[in-house]
Amino acid sequence: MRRELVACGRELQAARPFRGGSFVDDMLRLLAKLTCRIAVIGQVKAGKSTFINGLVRSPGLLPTDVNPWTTAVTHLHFARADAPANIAAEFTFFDSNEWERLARGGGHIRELTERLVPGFEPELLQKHVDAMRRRSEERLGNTLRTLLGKKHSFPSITKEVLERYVCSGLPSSGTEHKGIYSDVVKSADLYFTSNDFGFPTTIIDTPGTNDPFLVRDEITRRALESADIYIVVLTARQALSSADVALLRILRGLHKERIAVFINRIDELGDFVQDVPAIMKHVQSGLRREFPTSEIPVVVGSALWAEIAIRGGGPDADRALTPKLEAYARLLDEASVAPSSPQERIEILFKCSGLSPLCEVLARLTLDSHTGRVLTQISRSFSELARVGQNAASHEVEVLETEGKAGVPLANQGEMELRAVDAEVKENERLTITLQSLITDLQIRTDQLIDDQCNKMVEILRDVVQGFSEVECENLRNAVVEGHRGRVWRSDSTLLRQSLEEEFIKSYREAEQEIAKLESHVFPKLKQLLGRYRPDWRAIDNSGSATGSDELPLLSPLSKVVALDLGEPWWKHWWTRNRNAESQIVELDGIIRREFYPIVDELAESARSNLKVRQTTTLQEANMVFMGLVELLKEQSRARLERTRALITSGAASSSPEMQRTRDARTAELKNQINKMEVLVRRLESIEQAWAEKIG
Ligand SMILES: Nc1nc2c(ncn2[C@@H]2O[C@H](COP(=O)(O)OP(=O)(O)O)[C@@H](O)[C@H]2O)c(=O)[nH]1
Ligand SMILES: [Mg+2]
Repeated sequence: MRRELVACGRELQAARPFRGGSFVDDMLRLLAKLTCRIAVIGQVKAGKSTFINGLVRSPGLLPTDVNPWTTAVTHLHFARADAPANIAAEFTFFDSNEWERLARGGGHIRELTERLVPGFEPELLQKHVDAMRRRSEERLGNTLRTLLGKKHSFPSITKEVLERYVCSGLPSSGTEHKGIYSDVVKSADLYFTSNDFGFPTTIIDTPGTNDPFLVRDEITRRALESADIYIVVLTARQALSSADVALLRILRGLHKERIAVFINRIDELGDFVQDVPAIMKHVQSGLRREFPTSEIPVVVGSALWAEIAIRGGGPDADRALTPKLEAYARLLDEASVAPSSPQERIEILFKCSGLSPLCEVLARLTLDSHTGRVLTQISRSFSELARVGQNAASHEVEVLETEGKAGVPLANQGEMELRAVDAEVKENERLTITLQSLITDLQIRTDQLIDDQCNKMVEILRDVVQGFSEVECENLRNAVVEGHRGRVWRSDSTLLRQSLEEEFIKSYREAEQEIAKLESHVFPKLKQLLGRYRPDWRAIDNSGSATGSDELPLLSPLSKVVALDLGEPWWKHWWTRNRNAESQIVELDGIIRREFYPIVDELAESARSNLKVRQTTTLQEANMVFMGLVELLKEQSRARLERTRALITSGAASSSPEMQRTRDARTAELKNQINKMEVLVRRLESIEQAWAEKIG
């Protein structure tokens, strides 16, 4: 679909009326940059890396030997237009502060974790980080200092390189190279020029959750915020354990709704035909319980089978292809027959691996994600442009035909025509000015609206902070009255963060709606105006008002660690420093405001920038549609003027054979253009139709 869109865009670009139209260029650039980010998450050893190797058809690419110390998050980039030149693999090392930050934790995700993940122990995490740091110091000695905060890059991806940076390597085995840097690598970026995904895609491989080594857990959870789509890999034999449920709850806490579940390792089950449907049912009902409002697709399979099938069979395939597997294949597809050729055996294995249905699920989720919405928008804009082009050309053909018929040789016909063209040009100018002022006016008004809404947002959120502070000061007062000597009372900002998030999302959605309302007043006016000049153009449907519920702004400001989060030692210090109860209360209030007002401001800023992007897109589109029309009108007047001038200088009548030949040539050209646009419109319609069918 994306390829077809790009092709249509190129055709539009080449079509005469739009030459130099920067809008199509912009859209094509946007199409090239658009990347879908898919994170593969789940417990350690669920088979995430193996699954990715199958998904990208490269068995053995990502190391799958399990090492409790590897923490790197690996990004596999496919056909990214913004990939760095001559780099196929790039490894980024932690910097020294990051160890510390990791242990202290990013507020929002950390807070969700503490709330939702049973048994999360921050102190233990700190110990692990320390152990990790010590180990790296021992292994790398003085080189460690030169590595931290740096990157290493390579022009090609080799097994050796990957092993050195992201692979296990036993801590004290003599092997010099394997896994030597793996402790200190924060992220690995692998760039591939090939692309089977149809558009730029980044697959994110995470170390996994529920690891005895907590740092991996923490890193995995930190990688969660940045993806469009999540594939949660479960192990069939322990599908949807409490750790899996905790992970899903975190996703929900982050407002991530595009999730697919892959139940892996079904090859380990005793009886596929019986067990698979039962596990499927168990997982589906668990998901319905956890996510009652959304339908999360579930696919079952085996990354192992996928890998064997992709490698092309061999003894592994023979081992896997048991009568039970054949029975399972028949369960999936009644038409399935006992395989006779090696090729058929591979096909059966691949079918049972579940990779194909998972790809379909992914495709559907992509359409429904941010990426999909941008694609739909571009597709709609392109069809509009094509229709505008078509209308404009048809109109000009009509004019040419009338000119031909009206051709009585009148001496002053040229002069009359000149006056008519002149009037038309003046009218076009007036139209341009009116349209321009309407669009400018819309811009000014949305600017104002965004300002107002964001200011209002700051006020609302500050009120939330203030309300929290009042409650906490009261709690402090009570703690003092009760005598806090035994235990140190401290303020917990969890509830505050929750209400801030809630209010923030509410007022952001409201702002979106207000802007949409404003646009829905202005756009019909623009259309009406054009309709007055050219009745046949009234049919044009502009998509100016972007559909609501776009992606939310980043919630990461909420993740900031504030003084209140600093834990026991900080609070002890605070208590001993402040002896007077009243001054303590004043100070607590001061701290809460000082720490949270900037967070409120940051949230409002992130809302503002999101709304601004939205506004720019809408205005650009309006400009394209409406000003584009005016440009076409002007173009037509110019052509008419030229013909009139030719008429006057040649002294010939408009019905003269010579003039008729010029008109015929132009008509042929226009008709060709009309046909081209017609084809384009149909191509774009079929994209949209295929789309609608997929989304269902
Ligand atoms: N039997 C079986 N083993 C698998 C499957 N997928 C992965 N494994 C194995 O499980 C181990 C851990 O896999 P890996 O992909 O590294 O798991 P990760 O920690 O989730 O990335 C490896 O030895 C894999 O070969 C599967 O579908 N079936
Ligand atoms: Mg892995």
